[in-house]
Amino acid sequence: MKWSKSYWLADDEISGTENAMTDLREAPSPLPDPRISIVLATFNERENILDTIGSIFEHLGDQVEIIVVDDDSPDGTWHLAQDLNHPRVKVIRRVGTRGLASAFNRGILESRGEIVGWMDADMCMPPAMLPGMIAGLGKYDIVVGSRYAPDGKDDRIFLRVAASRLINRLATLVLGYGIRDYDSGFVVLRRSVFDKVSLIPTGYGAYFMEFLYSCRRKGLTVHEVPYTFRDRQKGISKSAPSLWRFFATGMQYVIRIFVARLRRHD
Ligand SMILES: Nc1nc2c(ncn2[C@@H]2O[C@H](COP(=O)(O)OP(=O)(O)OP(=O)(O)O)[C@@H](O)[C@H]2O)c(=O)[nH]1
Ligand SMILES: [Mg+2]
Repeated sequence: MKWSKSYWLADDEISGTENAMTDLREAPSPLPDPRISIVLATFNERENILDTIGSIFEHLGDQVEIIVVDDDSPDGTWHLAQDLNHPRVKVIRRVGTRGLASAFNRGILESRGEIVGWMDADMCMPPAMLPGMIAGLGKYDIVVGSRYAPDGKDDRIFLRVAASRLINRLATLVLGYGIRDYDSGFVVLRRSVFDKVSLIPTGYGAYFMEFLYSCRRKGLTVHEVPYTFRDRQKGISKSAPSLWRFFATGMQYVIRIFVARLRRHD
């Protein structure tokens, strides 16, 4: 089948998409070496991907490259991003494999910026935070967007916030004090961090707790910047589409906390 823009955008399902695409197409040509790389992992995010990309460009201008790592989304997310044909948007479509941690890892491997960051592509994490977070890299090795630092906020339903806080409490006890949002997944760091620490690319969001733990064990500095996590407005959650999936994901986090503690990080 030959994919075409009209195939995916046959109806008005995606508000503002045409405008976003027009604006993005008019963006300036690429810098040979982007200063910043932002990696987005996507699976069925067609309602959010263009807004996310547009907002990142809006806040980081022409210093940034965006790497979209999509696991062959049935809704054609990868195709929407590819169809932008934007010189500073790289789309990696992985076929026959799934995984959040491995998707971010792949994007990091493909990135070129001196500063590397990653985040969800569902508009829950505001790209407007990125310039401030990047400014923090003047002082810290790693800057994390934090829902639970003072002045941060988690806008999701009570059950999800309570579960997330519980997991963070456990992570604090097992992995150490000083980080309030261990499973944030919204981060920027200096590329040199990867000289000391590798992301272990297994599992869903729990990889992030182990990554931070490993960074701190290597003496790297982690700073949290508070932000408001806005609950998903469009699309379907992959971590908690059902109560069963929600608990299964939660158990993965609990197990990973202990695995992280017991694993050798040298
Ligand atoms: N490449 C890839 N991306 C994924 C996969 N699962 C989820 N994602 C993306 O990872 C990000 C986080 O997934 P979400 O579904 O938002 O999970 P969540 O943040 O725990 O839950 P909600 O925000 O409540 O929906 C989103 O950008 C997803 O599209 C996957 O298997 N592969
Ligand atoms: Mg999300």
